[in-house]
Amino acid sequence: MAYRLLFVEPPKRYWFVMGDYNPPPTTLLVLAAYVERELSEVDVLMADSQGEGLDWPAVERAIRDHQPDMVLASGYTCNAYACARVAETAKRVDPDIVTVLGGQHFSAIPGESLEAFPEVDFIVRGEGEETLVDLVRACMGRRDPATVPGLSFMHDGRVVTNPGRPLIEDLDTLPFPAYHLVEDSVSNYHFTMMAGRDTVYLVFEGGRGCDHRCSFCTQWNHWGGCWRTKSPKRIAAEVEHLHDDVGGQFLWLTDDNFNYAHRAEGIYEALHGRPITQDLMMFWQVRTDDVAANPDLVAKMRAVGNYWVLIGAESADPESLEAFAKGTRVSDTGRCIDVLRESDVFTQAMWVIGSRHDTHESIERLRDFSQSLGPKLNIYTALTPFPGTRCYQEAKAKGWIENDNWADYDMVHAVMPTETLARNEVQGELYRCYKRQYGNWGRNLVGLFSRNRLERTMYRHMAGQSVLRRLRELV
Ligand code: B12
Ligand code: SF4
Repeated sequence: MAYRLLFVEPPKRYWFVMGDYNPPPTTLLVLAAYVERELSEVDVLMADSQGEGLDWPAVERAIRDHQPDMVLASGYTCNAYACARVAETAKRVDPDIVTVLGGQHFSAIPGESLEAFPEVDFIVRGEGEETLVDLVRACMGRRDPATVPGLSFMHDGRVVTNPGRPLIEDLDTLPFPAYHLVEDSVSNYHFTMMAGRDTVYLVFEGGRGCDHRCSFCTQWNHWGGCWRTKSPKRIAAEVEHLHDDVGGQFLWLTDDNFNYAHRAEGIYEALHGRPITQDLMMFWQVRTDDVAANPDLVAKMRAVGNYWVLIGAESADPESLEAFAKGTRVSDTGRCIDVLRESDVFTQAMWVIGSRHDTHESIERLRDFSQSLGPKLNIYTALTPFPGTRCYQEAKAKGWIENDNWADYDMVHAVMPTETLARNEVQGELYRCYKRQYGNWGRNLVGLFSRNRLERTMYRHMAGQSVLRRLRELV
Protein backbone atom coordinates (compact mmCIF):
# COMPACT_ATOMS: atom_id res chain seq x y z
CA MET A 1 0.00 0.00 0.00
CA ALA A 2 1.22 3.52 -0.78
CA TYR A 3 2.48 5.69 2.11
CA ARG A 4 -0.53 7.61 3.49
CA LEU A 5 -0.74 11.11 4.90
CA LEU A 6 -3.86 12.20 6.72
CA PHE A 7 -4.17 15.95 7.33
CA VAL A 8 -6.57 16.63 10.21
CA GLU A 9 -8.20 19.99 10.86
CA PRO A 10 -9.25 19.59 14.51
CA PRO A 11 -12.56 20.74 15.99
CA LYS A 12 -11.87 24.32 17.13
CA ARG A 13 -13.56 26.94 19.27
CA TYR A 14 -14.62 29.80 17.07
CA TRP A 15 -13.90 33.49 17.57
CA PHE A 16 -17.27 34.69 18.74
CA VAL A 17 -16.66 38.43 18.40
CA MET A 18 -16.86 37.93 14.63
CA GLY A 19 -20.06 35.89 14.83
CA ASP A 20 -20.63 32.60 13.04
CA TYR A 21 -18.07 31.42 10.49
CA ASN A 22 -16.60 28.22 9.14
CA PRO A 23 -13.21 28.55 7.45
CA PRO A 24 -11.55 26.18 5.01
CA PRO A 25 -8.40 24.43 6.34
CA THR A 26 -6.19 26.71 4.22
CA THR A 27 -2.83 25.76 5.70
CA LEU A 28 -3.48 22.04 5.24
CA LEU A 29 -4.71 22.55 1.66
CA VAL A 30 -1.56 24.51 0.81
CA LEU A 31 0.69 21.79 2.25
CA ALA A 32 -1.31 18.93 0.76
CA ALA A 33 -1.06 20.41 -2.74
CA TYR A 34 2.70 20.62 -2.45
CA VAL A 35 3.08 17.04 -1.22
CA GLU A 36 0.79 15.76 -3.99
CA ARG A 37 2.92 17.48 -6.59
CA GLU A 38 6.32 16.47 -5.20
CA LEU A 39 5.53 12.94 -4.04
CA SER A 40 3.04 11.48 -6.48
CA GLU A 41 3.58 8.01 -5.01
CA VAL A 42 2.09 9.13 -1.66
CA ASP A 43 -1.67 9.10 -0.86
CA VAL A 44 -2.88 12.40 0.58
CA LEU A 45 -6.13 12.51 2.58
CA MET A 46 -7.96 15.21 4.52
CA ALA A 47 -10.33 15.12 7.50
CA ASP A 48 -11.71 18.61 7.96
CA SER A 49 -13.60 18.80 11.23
CA GLN A 50 -15.15 22.20 10.51
CA GLY A 51 -16.18 21.43 6.96
CA GLU A 52 -17.45 17.91 7.64
CA GLY A 53 -18.84 18.68 11.10
CA LEU A 54 -16.63 16.08 12.86
CA ASP A 55 -16.45 15.89 16.64
CA TRP A 56 -13.58 14.13 18.47
CA PRO A 57 -15.02 10.59 18.25
CA ALA A 58 -15.52 11.16 14.51
CA VAL A 59 -11.91 12.33 14.16
CA GLU A 60 -10.82 9.09 15.82
CA ARG A 61 -13.01 7.08 13.46
CA ALA A 62 -11.57 8.93 10.45
CA ILE A 63 -8.04 8.07 11.56
CA ARG A 64 -9.03 4.44 12.14
CA ASP A 65 -10.78 4.17 8.75
CA HIS A 66 -8.04 5.82 6.69
CA GLN A 67 -5.18 3.85 8.30
CA PRO A 68 -2.60 6.59 7.71
CA ASP A 69 1.16 6.27 8.19
CA MET A 70 1.41 9.94 9.14
CA VAL A 71 -1.12 12.32 10.75
CA LEU A 72 -0.62 16.08 10.53
CA ALA A 73 -2.32 19.10 12.09
CA SER A 74 -1.89 22.86 12.20
CA GLY A 75 -3.17 25.52 14.55
CA TYR A 76 -2.43 28.79 16.30
CA THR A 77 -1.62 29.28 19.94
CA CYS A 78 -5.27 29.02 21.00
CA ASN A 79 -5.56 25.71 19.10
CA ALA A 80 -2.35 24.18 20.48
CA TYR A 81 -4.16 21.65 22.68
CA ALA A 82 -6.53 20.70 19.87
CA CYS A 83 -3.56 19.94 17.61
CA ALA A 84 -1.88 17.90 20.35
CA ARG A 85 -5.15 16.03 20.80
CA VAL A 86 -5.07 15.04 17.13
CA ALA A 87 -1.63 13.53 17.72
CA GLU A 88 -2.77 11.80 20.88
CA THR A 89 -5.82 10.38 19.09
CA ALA A 90 -3.64 9.07 16.27
CA LYS A 91 -1.30 7.36 18.72
CA ARG A 92 -4.27 5.77 20.47
CA VAL A 93 -5.49 4.34 17.18
CA ASP A 94 -2.03 3.08 16.28
CA PRO A 95 1.20 3.97 18.12
CA ASP A 96 3.16 3.53 14.86
CA ILE A 97 1.46 6.48 13.18
CA VAL A 98 3.97 9.33 12.81
CA THR A 99 2.51 12.58 14.21
CA VAL A 100 3.53 15.99 12.87
CA LEU A 101 2.56 19.54 13.89
CA GLY A 102 3.60 22.93 12.53
CA GLY A 103 2.59 26.59 12.36
CA GLN A 104 3.40 29.82 14.15
CA HIS A 105 2.91 28.58 17.71
CA PHE A 106 4.85 25.33 17.51
CA SER A 107 7.60 26.98 15.45
CA ALA A 108 8.13 29.57 18.17
CA ILE A 109 8.45 27.09 21.06
CA PRO A 110 9.26 23.70 19.52
CA GLY A 111 11.25 22.30 22.46
CA GLU A 112 8.69 23.28 25.07
CA SER A 113 5.91 21.84 22.90
CA LEU A 114 7.65 18.51 22.30
CA GLU A 115 8.22 18.17 26.03
CA ALA A 116 4.63 19.09 26.86
CA PHE A 117 3.11 16.82 24.21
CA PRO A 118 5.06 13.53 24.06
CA GLU A 119 2.50 12.20 21.53
CA VAL A 120 4.00 14.57 18.91
CA ASP A 121 6.87 13.03 16.94
CA PHE A 122 7.94 15.98 14.79
CA ILE A 123 7.50 19.73 14.66
CA VAL A 124 8.06 21.45 11.32
CA ARG A 125 9.32 24.97 12.01
CA GLY A 126 8.67 27.96 9.75
CA GLU A 127 7.82 27.48 6.08
CA GLY A 128 6.43 23.99 5.81
CA GLU A 129 6.40 22.73 2.24
CA GLU A 130 9.98 21.59 1.62
CA THR A 131 10.58 20.40 5.17
CA LEU A 132 7.46 18.27 5.07
CA VAL A 133 8.40 16.63 1.78
CA ASP A 134 11.87 15.83 3.17
CA LEU A 135 10.31 14.46 6.35
CA VAL A 136 7.97 12.16 4.43
CA ARG A 137 10.95 10.89 2.45
CA ALA A 138 12.76 10.29 5.74
CA CYS A 139 9.80 8.39 7.17
CA MET A 140 9.68 6.26 4.03
CA GLY A 141 13.25 5.26 4.87
CA ARG A 142 14.93 7.38 2.21
CA ARG A 143 16.64 9.84 4.53
CA ASP A 144 17.62 10.43 8.15
CA PRO A 145 15.36 12.98 9.95
CA ALA A 146 18.47 14.39 11.61
CA THR A 147 19.50 15.77 8.20
CA VAL A 148 16.22 17.57 7.47
CA PRO A 149 16.52 21.34 7.95
CA GLY A 150 13.60 23.00 9.75
CA LEU A 151 12.70 19.96 11.85
CA SER A 152 12.54 19.50 15.65
CA PHE A 153 12.01 16.20 17.44
CA MET A 154 12.92 14.25 20.57
CA HIS A 155 15.79 11.78 20.56
CA ASP A 156 16.87 9.84 23.65
CA GLY A 157 14.81 12.14 25.85
CA ARG A 158 16.41 15.32 24.44
CA VAL A 159 15.05 17.90 22.04
CA VAL A 160 16.86 17.94 18.69
CA THR A 161 16.56 21.22 16.79
CA ASN A 162 17.90 20.89 13.28
CA PRO A 163 19.16 24.09 11.63
CA GLY A 164 16.59 26.27 9.86
CA ARG A 165 15.90 26.20 6.15
CA PRO A 166 16.09 29.00 3.56
CA LEU A 167 12.76 30.37 2.38
CA ILE A 168 11.25 29.46 -0.98
CA GLU A 169 12.48 32.16 -3.34
CA ASP A 170 9.56 32.39 -5.74
CA LEU A 171 6.08 31.89 -4.28
CA ASP A 172 4.67 31.62 -7.81
CA THR A 173 6.21 28.15 -7.95
CA LEU A 174 3.72 26.88 -5.34
CA PRO A 175 0.75 24.90 -6.65
CA PHE A 176 -2.84 26.04 -6.11
CA PRO A 177 -4.25 24.78 -2.77
CA ALA A 178 -5.71 21.26 -2.93
CA TYR A 179 -9.41 22.16 -2.72
CA HIS A 180 -10.29 18.91 -4.50
CA LEU A 181 -9.62 17.17 -1.15
CA VAL A 182 -12.52 19.04 0.46
CA GLU A 183 -14.85 19.20 -2.54
CA ASP A 184 -17.89 18.07 -0.54
CA SER A 185 -17.37 20.70 2.16
CA VAL A 186 -16.90 23.79 0.01
CA SER A 187 -20.51 24.91 0.31
CA ASN A 188 -20.13 24.81 4.13
CA TYR A 189 -17.36 27.41 4.24
CA HIS A 190 -18.88 30.73 5.20
CA PHE A 191 -18.38 33.93 7.17
CA THR A 192 -21.89 35.06 7.97
CA MET A 193 -21.15 38.47 9.42
CA MET A 194 -19.02 39.48 6.46
CA ALA A 195 -20.78 37.96 3.50
CA GLY A 196 -23.90 36.08 4.60
CA ARG A 197 -24.44 32.38 5.41
CA ASP A 198 -24.84 31.23 1.80
CA THR A 199 -21.80 32.89 0.28
CA VAL A 200 -18.84 30.53 -0.12
CA TYR A 201 -15.89 31.85 1.89
CA LEU A 202 -12.36 30.83 0.87
CA VAL A 203 -8.98 31.98 2.13
CA PHE A 204 -6.03 32.54 -0.21
CA GLU A 205 -2.39 33.51 0.11
CA GLY A 206 -1.00 36.45 -1.83
CA GLY A 207 2.31 36.59 0.03
CA ARG A 208 4.15 35.71 3.20
CA GLY A 209 5.67 37.80 5.98
CA CYS A 210 6.06 41.48 6.60
CA ASP A 211 8.98 43.88 6.72
CA HIS A 212 7.66 45.77 9.74
CA ARG A 213 8.48 44.70 13.30
CA CYS A 214 5.46 45.17 15.57
CA SER A 215 6.16 43.90 19.06
CA PHE A 216 2.90 41.92 19.47
CA CYS A 217 2.92 40.26 16.05
CA THR A 218 4.08 36.74 15.22
CA GLN A 219 4.09 37.19 11.47
CA TRP A 220 7.38 38.88 10.65
CA ASN A 221 9.45 36.59 12.83
CA HIS A 222 7.78 33.41 11.59
CA TRP A 223 8.55 34.30 7.98
CA GLY A 224 12.17 35.29 8.53
CA GLY A 225 11.61 39.04 8.79
CA CYS A 226 11.02 39.61 5.09
CA TRP A 227 8.05 40.13 2.81
CA ARG A 228 7.55 37.96 -0.26
CA THR A 229 4.64 38.26 -2.60
CA LYS A 230 3.21 36.21 -5.42
CA SER A 231 3.24 38.12 -8.70
CA PRO A 232 0.08 40.02 -9.71
CA LYS A 233 -0.35 37.61 -12.61
CA ARG A 234 -0.27 34.62 -10.29
CA ILE A 235 -2.60 36.29 -7.80
CA ALA A 236 -5.13 37.00 -10.56
CA ALA A 237 -4.88 33.42 -11.82
CA GLU A 238 -5.40 32.02 -8.32
CA VAL A 239 -8.35 34.32 -7.65
CA GLU A 240 -9.94 33.24 -10.92
CA HIS A 241 -9.32 29.56 -10.14
CA LEU A 242 -10.85 29.87 -6.64
CA HIS A 243 -13.89 31.57 -8.08
CA ASP A 244 -14.44 29.64 -11.31
CA ASP A 245 -13.25 26.14 -10.37
CA VAL A 246 -13.80 25.97 -6.61
CA GLY A 247 -16.85 28.20 -6.25
CA GLY A 248 -15.49 30.90 -3.92
CA GLN A 249 -17.47 34.14 -3.74
CA PHE A 250 -15.90 35.81 -0.74
CA LEU A 251 -12.09 35.61 -0.73
CA TRP A 252 -10.03 36.48 2.34
CA LEU A 253 -6.40 37.29 1.60
CA THR A 254 -4.07 35.89 4.28
CA ASP A 255 -1.46 38.66 3.91
CA ASP A 256 -1.30 40.64 7.14
CA ASN A 257 -0.05 43.76 5.39
CA PHE A 258 -1.53 44.18 1.94
CA ASN A 259 0.97 46.88 0.95
CA TYR A 260 -0.85 49.11 -1.57
CA ALA A 261 2.26 51.15 -2.32
CA HIS A 262 4.14 48.16 -3.69
CA ARG A 263 1.63 46.08 -5.54
CA ALA A 264 -1.86 47.53 -5.85
CA GLU A 265 -1.13 48.93 -9.30
CA GLY A 266 0.08 45.55 -10.57
CA ILE A 267 -2.86 43.65 -9.08
CA TYR A 268 -5.27 46.17 -10.55
CA GLU A 269 -3.73 45.73 -14.00
CA ALA A 270 -3.91 41.95 -13.67
CA LEU A 271 -7.53 41.85 -12.47
CA HIS A 272 -9.43 44.67 -14.08
CA GLY A 273 -11.59 43.76 -17.01
CA ARG A 274 -11.96 40.16 -15.82
CA PRO A 275 -15.66 39.24 -15.41
CA ILE A 276 -15.03 37.75 -11.92
CA THR A 277 -14.42 41.20 -10.44
CA GLN A 278 -18.12 41.97 -10.93
CA ASP A 279 -19.25 39.15 -8.72
CA LEU A 280 -16.49 38.65 -6.21
CA MET A 281 -15.93 40.19 -2.79
CA MET A 282 -12.38 40.34 -1.51
CA PHE A 283 -11.07 41.16 1.95
CA TRP A 284 -7.62 42.18 3.06
CA GLN A 285 -5.66 43.59 5.97
CA VAL A 286 -3.85 46.89 5.76
CA ARG A 287 -1.72 49.42 7.58
CA THR A 288 -3.24 52.81 8.26
CA ASP A 289 -0.22 54.73 6.92
CA ASP A 290 -0.30 52.77 3.65
CA VAL A 291 -3.97 53.58 3.07
CA ALA A 292 -3.58 57.21 4.12
CA ALA A 293 -0.76 57.66 1.61
CA ASN A 294 -2.43 55.88 -1.31
CA PRO A 295 -6.07 56.93 -1.75
CA ASP A 296 -6.02 56.41 -5.53
CA LEU A 297 -4.82 52.84 -5.16
CA VAL A 298 -7.51 52.12 -2.57
CA ALA A 299 -10.15 53.26 -5.06
CA LYS A 300 -8.63 51.09 -7.78
CA MET A 301 -8.66 48.03 -5.55
CA ARG A 302 -12.31 48.70 -4.72
CA ALA A 303 -13.03 48.70 -8.44
CA VAL A 304 -11.68 45.15 -8.78
CA GLY A 305 -13.56 43.67 -5.84
CA ASN A 306 -11.99 44.73 -2.52
CA TYR A 307 -15.10 45.61 -0.52
CA TRP A 308 -13.84 45.11 3.05
CA VAL A 309 -10.55 45.89 4.76
CA LEU A 310 -9.26 45.33 8.26
CA ILE A 311 -7.05 48.12 9.54
CA GLY A 312 -4.49 47.73 12.31
CA ALA A 313 -5.45 50.93 14.15
CA GLU A 314 -4.32 49.44 17.50
CA SER A 315 -4.35 52.53 19.73
CA ALA A 316 -5.43 56.13 20.21
CA ASP A 317 -2.33 56.81 22.22
CA PRO A 318 1.03 57.70 20.55
CA GLU A 319 2.94 56.15 23.44
CA SER A 320 1.26 52.77 22.91
CA LEU A 321 1.85 52.88 19.16
CA GLU A 322 5.49 53.51 19.94
CA ALA A 323 5.62 50.69 22.49
CA PHE A 324 4.14 48.38 19.83
CA ALA A 325 6.84 49.59 17.37
CA LYS A 326 3.95 50.02 14.97
CA GLY A 327 5.53 52.87 13.02
CA THR A 328 2.17 54.56 12.35
CA ARG A 329 0.76 57.78 13.80
CA VAL A 330 -2.62 58.25 15.48
CA SER A 331 -3.44 60.81 12.76
CA ASP A 332 -2.94 58.11 10.07
CA THR A 333 -5.97 56.26 11.47
CA GLY A 334 -8.39 59.14 10.94
CA ARG A 335 -7.09 59.83 7.47
CA CYS A 336 -7.18 56.11 6.62
CA ILE A 337 -10.83 55.76 7.66
CA ASP A 338 -11.75 58.86 5.63
CA VAL A 339 -10.02 57.47 2.54
CA LEU A 340 -11.81 54.13 2.90
CA ARG A 341 -15.16 55.83 3.43
CA GLU A 342 -14.63 57.98 0.32
CA SER A 343 -13.87 54.82 -1.68
CA ASP A 344 -16.88 53.01 -0.22
CA VAL A 345 -14.73 50.25 1.31
CA PHE A 346 -16.17 48.67 4.48
CA THR A 347 -13.77 49.39 7.35
CA GLN A 348 -13.14 47.03 10.24
CA ALA A 349 -10.80 48.66 12.76
CA MET A 350 -8.78 46.52 15.18
CA TRP A 351 -7.87 48.01 18.57
CA VAL A 352 -5.66 46.68 21.38
CA ILE A 353 -6.19 47.41 25.05
CA GLY A 354 -4.09 46.27 28.00
CA SER A 355 -0.70 47.61 27.03
CA ARG A 356 1.54 48.18 30.01
CA HIS A 357 0.67 51.79 30.82
CA ASP A 358 -3.05 51.53 29.96
CA THR A 359 -5.38 52.89 32.66
CA HIS A 360 -9.18 53.15 32.94
CA GLU A 361 -8.84 56.66 31.54
CA SER A 362 -6.63 55.77 28.56
CA ILE A 363 -8.98 52.94 27.58
CA GLU A 364 -11.96 55.29 27.88
CA ARG A 365 -10.10 57.64 25.52
CA LEU A 366 -9.59 54.74 23.10
CA ARG A 367 -13.33 53.99 23.19
CA ASP A 368 -14.20 57.65 22.54
CA PHE A 369 -11.66 57.91 19.74
CA SER A 370 -12.60 54.66 18.01
CA GLN A 371 -16.31 55.46 18.10
CA SER A 372 -15.81 59.04 16.97
CA LEU A 373 -13.88 58.00 13.86
CA GLY A 374 -16.85 55.95 12.71
CA PRO A 375 -15.40 52.87 11.02
CA LYS A 376 -18.20 50.46 10.14
CA LEU A 377 -16.98 47.95 12.73
CA ASN A 378 -14.64 48.14 15.71
CA ILE A 379 -13.08 44.95 17.03
CA TYR A 380 -11.38 45.37 20.40
CA THR A 381 -8.77 42.91 21.62
CA ALA A 382 -6.69 42.36 24.74
CA LEU A 383 -2.93 42.53 24.26
CA THR A 384 -1.86 38.88 24.04
CA PRO A 385 1.75 37.74 24.40
CA PHE A 386 1.93 35.14 21.62
CA PRO A 387 5.05 32.95 21.71
CA GLY A 388 7.43 34.19 19.05
CA THR A 389 6.80 37.88 19.74
CA ARG A 390 8.91 40.46 21.56
CA CYS A 391 5.86 41.10 23.73
CA TYR A 392 5.99 37.45 24.90
CA GLN A 393 9.71 37.59 25.66
CA GLU A 394 9.34 40.72 27.76
CA ALA A 395 6.16 39.63 29.54
CA LYS A 396 7.66 36.26 30.37
CA ALA A 397 10.94 37.69 31.59
CA LYS A 398 9.16 40.22 33.79
CA GLY A 399 6.61 37.76 35.16
CA TRP A 400 3.54 39.61 33.83
CA ILE A 401 1.78 36.56 32.39
CA GLU A 402 -0.94 35.36 34.77
CA ASN A 403 -2.69 32.85 32.55
CA ASP A 404 -0.65 30.30 30.62
CA ASN A 405 -3.56 28.23 29.33
CA TRP A 406 -2.95 28.41 25.56
CA ALA A 407 -6.63 27.89 24.82
CA ASP A 408 -7.24 31.39 26.23
CA TYR A 409 -4.73 33.05 23.87
CA ASP A 410 -7.44 34.32 21.57
CA MET A 411 -7.18 38.06 22.20
CA VAL A 412 -10.55 38.03 23.95
CA HIS A 413 -9.29 36.64 27.26
CA ALA A 414 -7.07 39.09 29.14
CA VAL A 415 -4.00 37.16 30.25
CA MET A 416 -1.92 40.01 31.72
CA PRO A 417 -2.49 42.98 34.03
CA THR A 418 -1.17 46.48 33.23
CA GLU A 419 0.89 48.66 35.59
CA THR A 420 -2.30 49.94 37.21
CA LEU A 421 -5.08 47.54 36.18
CA ALA A 422 -5.54 44.00 37.46
CA ARG A 423 -6.07 41.36 34.80
CA ASN A 424 -9.76 41.16 35.55
CA GLU A 425 -10.04 44.94 35.21
CA VAL A 426 -8.57 44.68 31.72
CA GLN A 427 -11.20 42.03 31.00
CA GLY A 428 -13.89 44.38 32.30
CA GLU A 429 -12.60 47.19 30.12
CA LEU A 430 -12.78 44.92 27.08
CA TYR A 431 -16.41 44.18 27.89
CA ARG A 432 -17.10 47.93 28.17
CA CYS A 433 -15.56 48.48 24.71
CA TYR A 434 -18.09 46.10 23.14
CA LYS A 435 -20.89 47.48 25.30
CA ARG A 436 -20.22 50.88 23.78
CA GLN A 437 -20.23 49.28 20.33
CA TYR A 438 -23.33 47.07 20.57
CA GLY A 439 -25.17 48.65 23.50
CA ASN A 440 -25.99 51.78 21.53
CA TRP A 441 -29.55 51.34 20.28
CA GLY A 442 -29.51 54.39 18.04
CA ARG A 443 -26.45 53.11 16.27
CA ASN A 444 -27.83 49.57 16.09
CA LEU A 445 -31.02 50.77 14.43
CA VAL A 446 -29.07 52.77 11.87
CA GLY A 447 -26.96 49.67 11.18
CA LEU A 448 -29.90 47.28 10.92
CA PHE A 449 -31.56 49.44 8.27
CA SER A 450 -28.43 50.77 6.60
CA ARG A 451 -28.45 51.25 2.83
CA ASN A 452 -25.02 49.64 2.78
CA ARG A 453 -25.56 45.90 2.22
CA LEU A 454 -22.46 44.82 4.13
CA GLU A 455 -23.31 46.96 7.13
CA ARG A 456 -26.86 45.64 7.16
CA THR A 457 -25.68 42.01 6.93
CA MET A 458 -23.24 42.58 9.74
CA TYR A 459 -25.69 44.24 12.15
CA ARG A 460 -28.46 41.74 11.45
CA HIS A 461 -26.14 38.83 12.07
CA MET A 462 -24.45 40.26 15.16
CA ALA A 463 -27.81 41.18 16.72
CA GLY A 464 -28.37 37.48 17.49
CA GLN A 465 -24.84 36.57 18.57
CA SER A 466 -24.91 37.37 22.32
CA VAL A 467 -21.42 38.82 22.11
CA LEU A 468 -21.99 41.02 25.14
CA ARG A 469 -23.27 38.18 27.28
CA ARG A 470 -20.29 36.01 26.41
CA LEU A 471 -17.83 38.80 27.14
CA ARG A 472 -19.53 39.56 30.46
CA GLU A 473 -19.10 35.91 31.42
CA LEU A 474 -15.33 36.31 31.10
CA VAL A 475 -15.15 39.15 33.61
C1 B12 B 1 -7.26 33.43 7.82
C2 B12 B 1 -6.91 33.63 9.27
C3 B12 B 1 -7.91 33.43 10.21
C4 B12 B 1 -9.31 32.92 9.87
C5 B12 B 1 -9.45 31.40 10.02
C6 B12 B 1 -8.49 30.56 9.31
C7 B12 B 1 -8.61 29.09 9.68
N1 B12 B 1 -8.54 28.23 8.72
O1 B12 B 1 -8.79 28.73 10.81
C8 B12 B 1 -10.13 33.55 10.99
C9 B12 B 1 -10.57 34.91 10.61
C10 B12 B 1 -11.35 32.79 11.39
C11 B12 B 1 -9.06 33.66 12.07
C12 B12 B 1 -9.36 33.67 13.40
C13 B12 B 1 -8.40 33.88 14.38
N2 B12 B 1 -7.11 34.17 14.21
CO1 B12 B 1 -6.28 34.16 12.52
N3 B12 B 1 -5.29 34.32 10.90
C14 B12 B 1 -5.61 34.05 9.68
C15 B12 B 1 -4.42 34.39 8.76
C16 B12 B 1 -4.67 35.77 8.16
C17 B12 B 1 -4.12 33.41 7.64
C18 B12 B 1 -3.88 31.96 8.07
C19 B12 B 1 -3.41 31.18 6.86
O2 B12 B 1 -4.16 30.47 6.25
N4 B12 B 1 -2.13 31.38 6.46
C20 B12 B 1 -1.54 30.76 5.29
C21 B12 B 1 -0.78 29.49 5.68
C22 B12 B 1 -0.25 28.78 4.48
O3 B12 B 1 0.30 29.89 6.52
P1 B12 B 1 0.63 29.08 7.86
O4 B12 B 1 -0.60 28.68 8.54
O5 B12 B 1 1.61 29.86 8.67
O6 B12 B 1 1.33 27.75 7.33
C23 B12 B 1 2.64 27.66 6.81
C24 B12 B 1 3.72 27.40 7.86
O7 B12 B 1 3.47 28.03 9.09
C25 B12 B 1 3.77 25.89 7.98
N5 B12 B 1 2.78 25.18 8.78
C26 B12 B 1 1.72 25.62 9.45
N6 B12 B 1 1.06 24.62 10.02
C27 B12 B 1 1.68 23.47 9.70
C28 B12 B 1 1.39 22.16 10.02
C29 B12 B 1 2.22 21.13 9.54
C30 B12 B 1 1.90 19.73 9.87
C31 B12 B 1 3.35 21.47 8.76
C32 B12 B 1 4.20 20.42 8.23
C33 B12 B 1 3.64 22.81 8.43
C34 B12 B 1 2.80 23.81 8.91
O8 B12 B 1 3.60 25.51 6.63
C35 B12 B 1 2.67 26.39 5.96
C36 B12 B 1 3.18 26.62 4.55
O9 B12 B 1 4.49 27.12 4.55
C37 B12 B 1 -3.25 34.39 9.79
C38 B12 B 1 -2.08 35.28 9.44
C39 B12 B 1 -1.21 34.62 8.39
N7 B12 B 1 -0.86 35.36 7.38
O10 B12 B 1 -0.87 33.45 8.45
C40 B12 B 1 -3.95 34.83 11.08
C41 B12 B 1 -3.41 34.30 12.39
C42 B12 B 1 -3.06 32.85 12.22
N8 B12 B 1 -4.59 34.43 13.32
C43 B12 B 1 -4.26 34.75 14.46
C44 B12 B 1 -5.19 34.91 15.52
C45 B12 B 1 -4.65 35.46 16.82
C46 B12 B 1 -6.53 34.57 15.36
C47 B12 B 1 -7.59 34.64 16.45
C48 B12 B 1 -7.17 34.07 17.79
C49 B12 B 1 -8.05 36.06 16.71
C50 B12 B 1 -8.06 36.98 15.54
N9 B12 B 1 -7.50 38.14 15.71
O11 B12 B 1 -8.58 36.74 14.48
C51 B12 B 1 -8.76 33.85 15.82
C52 B12 B 1 -8.78 32.39 16.35
C53 B12 B 1 -9.77 31.52 15.68
C54 B12 B 1 -9.72 30.10 16.18
N10 B12 B 1 -10.39 29.83 17.25
O12 B12 B 1 -9.08 29.27 15.60
C55 B12 B 1 -2.76 34.93 14.63
C56 B12 B 1 -2.16 33.73 15.36
C57 B12 B 1 -1.09 34.08 16.33
C58 B12 B 1 -0.86 32.93 17.23
N11 B12 B 1 0.39 32.56 17.42
O13 B12 B 1 -1.76 32.37 17.78
C59 B12 B 1 -2.30 35.11 13.15
C60 B12 B 1 -0.89 34.62 12.84
C61 B12 B 1 -2.41 36.60 12.81
C62 B12 B 1 -1.35 37.47 13.45
N12 B12 B 1 -0.65 38.27 12.67
O14 B12 B 1 -1.12 37.49 14.61
N13 B12 B 1 -7.83 33.71 11.53
S1 SF4 C 1 1.15 43.84 12.84
FE1 SF4 C 1 1.00 44.03 10.62
S2 SF4 C 1 2.50 45.62 10.08
FE2 SF4 C 1 3.03 44.91 12.13
S3 SF4 C 1 4.57 43.29 11.80
FE3 SF4 C 1 2.55 42.30 11.94
S4 SF4 C 1 1.85 42.10 9.83
FE4 SF4 C 1 3.51 43.62 9.86
